[in-house]
Amino acid sequence: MSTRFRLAKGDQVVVLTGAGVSAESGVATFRGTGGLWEGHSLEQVATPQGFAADPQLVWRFYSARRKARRTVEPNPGHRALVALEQAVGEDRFCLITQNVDGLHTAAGSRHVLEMHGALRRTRCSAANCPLEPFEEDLLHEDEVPMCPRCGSPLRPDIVWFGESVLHDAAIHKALLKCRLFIAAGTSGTVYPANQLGSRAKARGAATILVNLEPIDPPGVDPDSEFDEFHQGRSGEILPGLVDQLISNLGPKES
Ligand code: BV8
Repeated sequence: MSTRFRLAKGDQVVVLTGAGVSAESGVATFRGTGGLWEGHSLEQVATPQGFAADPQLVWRFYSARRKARRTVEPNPGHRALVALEQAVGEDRFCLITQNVDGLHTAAGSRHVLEMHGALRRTRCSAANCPLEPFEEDLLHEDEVPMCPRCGSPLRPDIVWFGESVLHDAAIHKALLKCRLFIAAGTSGTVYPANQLGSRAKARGAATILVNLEPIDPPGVDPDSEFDEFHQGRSGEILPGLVDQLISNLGPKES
């Protein structure tokens, strides 16, 4: 499927990715069969209450994901978004991701907002502890790590349900002058990520969805937030879509 949209020099582009983009690298999604939530209730492993009730279970869940992350690499979908950022220019491109696996940065994307946190970062669970979040890829399968500053349990630096997402202000700024909004590999289940498309559209942006399954098929719902729906695997669709979008951009400004 080709896109009707053509980028022009100076256009601001915002991309939102979800687990379906990482699925192309072999990372389990959340809600599909064999998904991450299978066998775990969301409340048990992705809420502050779940962590308070059983921090070791939560550390086992995230340790398994840290271990799995070591065996995967970025895929053509990640690399297509790097090419799009390079063609548009870092100052006019913003990649907002719900994914915590760091694969966009590993692929070479520069302007990445990890709104749900980072798998390979740990922080103290105490609200007023001075310990800064720190990069860490250790597994904590048998013991809950404790904060060296205040003695509270350490936790993955992940945004759980009921917690505020990260980079709120930067996300708002990116959407202000957005001309093209692309959502890829997301079920549109989770708030506030699932509001970004309609917020971009309300500011006049063209909106494109790239996903294995329709989440809001255009043409069915007159208020559909997506002008175009490119159905299929993100690793197969994104490279061709990016090539089309930037085909008339010409050489990057020096
Ligand atoms: C907040 C943790 C305010 C990290 C995550 C009732 C109604 C509506 C909303 C709510 C409600 N009750 C509560 C809420 C708010 C809640 C929420 O949205 N709940 C949902 C479950 C209804 N949201 C929050 O709590 C957020 N915070 O609202 O703050 C606040 C503040 C203070 C006090 C009170 C309130 C926080 C949300 C962040 C939660 N953390 N992750 C981790 O463990 O990873 S969310 C989790 O879901 C992941 O981050 C994941 O990315 C995200 C979204 O899922 P998707 O990425 O879309 O993945 P999914 O598996 O669902 O879908 C994959 C899609 O890809 C599918 O459509 C599939 O078809 C497609 N696909 C698969 N393979 C491919 C593919 N596409 C292309 N190619 C492929 N190969």
